[in-house]
Amino acid sequence: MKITGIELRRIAMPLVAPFRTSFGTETERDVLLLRVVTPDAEGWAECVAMTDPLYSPEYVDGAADVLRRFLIPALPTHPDAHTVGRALHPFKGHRMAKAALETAVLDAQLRTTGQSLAAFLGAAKDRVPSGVSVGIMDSIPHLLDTVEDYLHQGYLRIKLKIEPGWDLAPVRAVRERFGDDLLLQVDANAAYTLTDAPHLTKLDAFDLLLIEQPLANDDLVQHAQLAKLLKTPICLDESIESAEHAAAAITLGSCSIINVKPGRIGGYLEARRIHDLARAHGVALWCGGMLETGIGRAANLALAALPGFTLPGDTSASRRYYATDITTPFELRQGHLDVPTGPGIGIDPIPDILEEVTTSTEWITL
Ligand code: OSB
Ligand code: MG
Repeated sequence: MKITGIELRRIAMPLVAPFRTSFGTETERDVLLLRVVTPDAEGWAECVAMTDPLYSPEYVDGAADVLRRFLIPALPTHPDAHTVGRALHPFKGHRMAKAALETAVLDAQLRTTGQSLAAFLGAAKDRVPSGVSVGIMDSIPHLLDTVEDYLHQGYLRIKLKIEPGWDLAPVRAVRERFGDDLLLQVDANAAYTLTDAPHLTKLDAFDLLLIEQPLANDDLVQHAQLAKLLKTPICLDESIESAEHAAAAITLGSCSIINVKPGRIGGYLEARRIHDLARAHGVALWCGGMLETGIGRAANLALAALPGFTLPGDTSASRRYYATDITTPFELRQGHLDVPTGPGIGIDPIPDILEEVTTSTEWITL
């Protein structure tokens, strides 16, 4: 496949409500989109890097820089999704930037052949159950109102963001108000240390599905020690940046569940490797999110339809994030989102809306 050029486009997407985690508060998503142009098709991808390097070392200006200076110039003359990964391998890290480039090439390739990303990856279902990630709030009543509203909309699982000072009380309040049948889990975004273990064991009383990333990103050994002390299963997010990390975490007993975010691990091909590895080891998976627009969401839904994704993901409806998405919005139907069936990621940006939210574009001729 010959690529004639690649567009880097920045868009500003205001969130419907501020989203607070243990690492910061997001009010607007500054998104980098890639458009790969070939004689036969265009491929789209969304880079999940955030404005500041707080979730991981990557950030959106850095992703754009490494793409234009190193990754795009290293592309083979006639790339396909598999050769892209090999060409980018010498460059250390920058997995979110690499994922975006590989995904845009893969999308162009699949649109050329007419195959959907879901079919290419090996999807086993046509809709996926939706959970929702609920940020840290200013008060428990505000949290309970927010959770109630999401449950009325049909979300099948609730994830509460936690941090020291906002953990036992919100979890207890949500459990008491909505009952024992509610599928409930928490995400600490690396806010604790192993010395907090006695405190974290108090979460065991609330029958949570999992606790996500309680300790620091590179604390695989300490997560394994914590896992021995907690009844609540440990799920890793930030710690898993590749299939090798997943293998290490499984071997060490650092987690029994993995939150797979294709951006964090370098793309959908690596996500499929983790899928196959985890499945062979009986480690459960679910698809996480990075507050994506419809472009990133479409591709994540294809992945979430693989058979090893046995828990509801953070793949929520478009309106949970944005009043106006750049694609046809994804809507919740009986707590599920449909997996796109069209060629490639199966959805396109709506040109007028895309123009309205664009803050800059850059064209790189190949
Ligand atoms: O840790 O899963 C996370 C959003 C941005 C960065 C990190 C995380 C999240 C979420 C929201 O929890 C997931 C989503 O709904 O897209
Ligand atoms: Mg997380």
